[in-house]
Amino acid sequence: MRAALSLLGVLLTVQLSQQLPVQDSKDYYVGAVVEFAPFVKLKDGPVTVQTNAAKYAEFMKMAKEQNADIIVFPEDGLTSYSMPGKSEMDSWTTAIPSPEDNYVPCTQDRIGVSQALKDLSCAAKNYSIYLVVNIAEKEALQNGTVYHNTNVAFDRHGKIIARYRKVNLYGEEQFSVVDPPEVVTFDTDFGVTFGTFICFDILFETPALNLTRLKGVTDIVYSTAWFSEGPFLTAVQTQFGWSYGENVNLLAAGYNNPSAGSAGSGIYLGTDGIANATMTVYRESRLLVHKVPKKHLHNITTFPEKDDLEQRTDKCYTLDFAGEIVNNVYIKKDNLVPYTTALLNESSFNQTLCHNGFCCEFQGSKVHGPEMKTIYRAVVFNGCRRYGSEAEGDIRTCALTQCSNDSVASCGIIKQTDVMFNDIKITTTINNYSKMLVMPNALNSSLLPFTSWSMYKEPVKNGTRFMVALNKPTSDVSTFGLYMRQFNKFNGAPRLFEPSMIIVLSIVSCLYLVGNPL
Ligand SMILES: *[C@@H]1O[C@H](CO)[C@@H](O)[C@H](O)[C@H]1NC(C)=O
Ligand SMILES: *[C@@H]1O[C@H](CO)[C@@H](O)[C@H](O)[C@H]1NC(C)=O
Ligand SMILES: *[C@@H]1O[C@H](CO)[C@@H](O)[C@H](O)[C@H]1NC(C)=O
Ligand SMILES: *[C@@H]1O[C@H](CO)[C@@H](O)[C@H](O)[C@H]1NC(C)=O
Ligand SMILES: *[C@@H]1O[C@H](CO)[C@@H](O)[C@H](O)[C@H]1NC(C)=O
Ligand SMILES: *[C@@H]1O[C@H](CO)[C@@H](O)[C@H](O)[C@H]1NC(C)=O
Ligand SMILES: *[C@@H]1O[C@H](CO)[C@@H](O)[C@H](O)[C@H]1NC(C)=O
Ligand SMILES: *[C@@H]1O[C@H](CO)[C@@H](O)[C@H](O)[C@H]1NC(C)=O
Ligand SMILES: *[C@@H]1O[C@H](CO)[C@@H](O)[C@H](O)[C@H]1NC(C)=O
Ligand SMILES: CC(=O)N[C@H]1CO[C@H](CO)[C@@H](O)[C@@H]1O
Repeated sequence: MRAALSLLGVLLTVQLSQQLPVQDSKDYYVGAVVEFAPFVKLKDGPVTVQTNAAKYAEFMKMAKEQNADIIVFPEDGLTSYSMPGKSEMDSWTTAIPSPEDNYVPCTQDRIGVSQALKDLSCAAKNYSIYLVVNIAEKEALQNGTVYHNTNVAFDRHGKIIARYRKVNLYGEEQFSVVDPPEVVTFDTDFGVTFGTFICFDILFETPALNLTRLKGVTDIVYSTAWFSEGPFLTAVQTQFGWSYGENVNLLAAGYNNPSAGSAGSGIYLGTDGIANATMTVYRESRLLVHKVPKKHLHNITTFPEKDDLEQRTDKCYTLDFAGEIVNNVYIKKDNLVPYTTALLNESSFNQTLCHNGFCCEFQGSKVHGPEMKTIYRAVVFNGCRRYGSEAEGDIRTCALTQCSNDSVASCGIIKQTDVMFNDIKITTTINNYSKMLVMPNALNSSLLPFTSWSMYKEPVKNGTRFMVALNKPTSDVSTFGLYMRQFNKFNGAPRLFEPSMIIVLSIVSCLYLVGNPL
């Protein structure tokens, strides 16, 4: 604990389920998110989308009864992720007029606007609630039609006030991106400006960090159909880590289909902790409603100039292991074999590990229960990984993780343990924080982030120093550390598509699963 005292940085503390220090609506609004298990009628877009839209209206009614100001539904919640290929997408999609058109689908006719979009607009109007849905959009261009994976926001009158087309698609062959990418916000009558993005976008710079760092947005509405990956990227773990790392409120609505790996929604308050989160292990829809304290406008930062970019020299690693079922949820498994690691087999540990010039210090102590079975390793990585067959990204990781035996290949599992950590401190320094997303990363065997820790951040001579540390002895630690994405690297040459990658089971998120049985 002595080292902690020497870090006179910003102290960020997690509070879970504590009474929020807010009294009236000048200080908070009421947010609602729906974890949603969609209905699907294969080959019938209109019935699928309208049936789900009718279910959305029921949740809107319940949310309104709890005074919600805004409600958010997940990615693919209307269509399900069992959409057809591009050539058959027409009946699954809708035209979405631009917010500049001041268009109210409920009351105004427009060519190409689907019945579902009208119904949703009418429901927003009827319940006088801000509504954010994700819907498959068709855009008529001069030379044909393209489809987008789109979030739409309606105001309390049912008017379209925002339209955001997903930038970081994840193997969704029927959808196109727009160039340049969009960075979308909308204002509300309760004085909060929201940014919005979708699923895999959470791991990228554009548009997520444009919103939080360049625009100073304090509240994000997020739709997702995540496929959890252990030990660092299960759904609620990632959502909370991002909300905390950027210190913004995050209303995250997740698609529910646990056996395929999709579950996890929540209302997160940045460094003030988790208002409520769910990682339902059964296939079911669920509504979360909570007061959200308004955050003060963030300072706007600037990103460094382009010449800070570095060429990527290393090869991106792939995920080579089959997933596992944890609490009924299918969890993909990261590949920690390329990491620098050390077995934490003694009762106390104090060591520094480095990978590609990136170093982290691990200090702590633990007590084993009678079973003495759980094995932990400290792991450090600085380099590139693949996300499924489509995407790659640079990461830096310092963490402590569980293993099932002495081999590194067995690490990254998530299971209950009888080990109690008295303390853990993990520290690192990075330069170019402006080109990094730094997320605290905590997970227990309920697939939820435990919250008995603090994160410290302070500027130092050559960069920014980060530390995560337990506040009190904690049992049931599956993962604890820092997970970072780095955005200043580029590939020298265009990446060659490797057909063999298609079959690799390394999907982290947001993948459109063709014909996935629901
Ligand atoms: C409108 O809201 C009322 C309750 O406020 C509800 O009874 C009714 O079913 C809603 N109508 C529609 C079309 O959603
Ligand atoms: C139309 O042209 C644009 C720009 O060249 C292209 O991006 C788009 O894919 C084309 N649309 C179709 C449907 O081919
Ligand atoms: C988002 O931020 C990046 C990094 O500074 C910048 O290159 C890009 O132009 C921004 N995008 C938009 C749409 O503002
Ligand atoms: C979280 O949401 C669930 C489901 O609506 C509810 O039962 C529970 O009381 C909520 N917890 C908190 C802390 O608000
Ligand atoms: C924001 O900037 C102001 C002026 O530069 C500074 O005093 C303040 O501490 C900053 N706030 C945060 C949260 O960084
Ligand atoms: C821990 O592992 C190291 C290296 O494998 C070994 O030398 C040491 O004896 C082990 N300690 C215990 C307590 O098992
Ligand atoms: C370690 O565990 C992995 C699976 O978790 C297994 O494949 C491997 O055979 C085990 N190795 C040893 C030495 O027991
Ligand atoms: C920053 O400086 C410290 C002390 O000189 C050194 O240990 C550390 O490796 C440096 N970190 C970076 C990222 O350069
Ligand atoms: C995991 O952490 C959550 C707090 O986010 C807590 O409610 C839950 O009981 C913990 N689960 C276990 C098995 O410790
Ligand atoms: C803002 C910042 O720290 N920028 C640094 C990023 O890294 C390059 C080279 O690694 C430095 O030259 C910059 O000063």
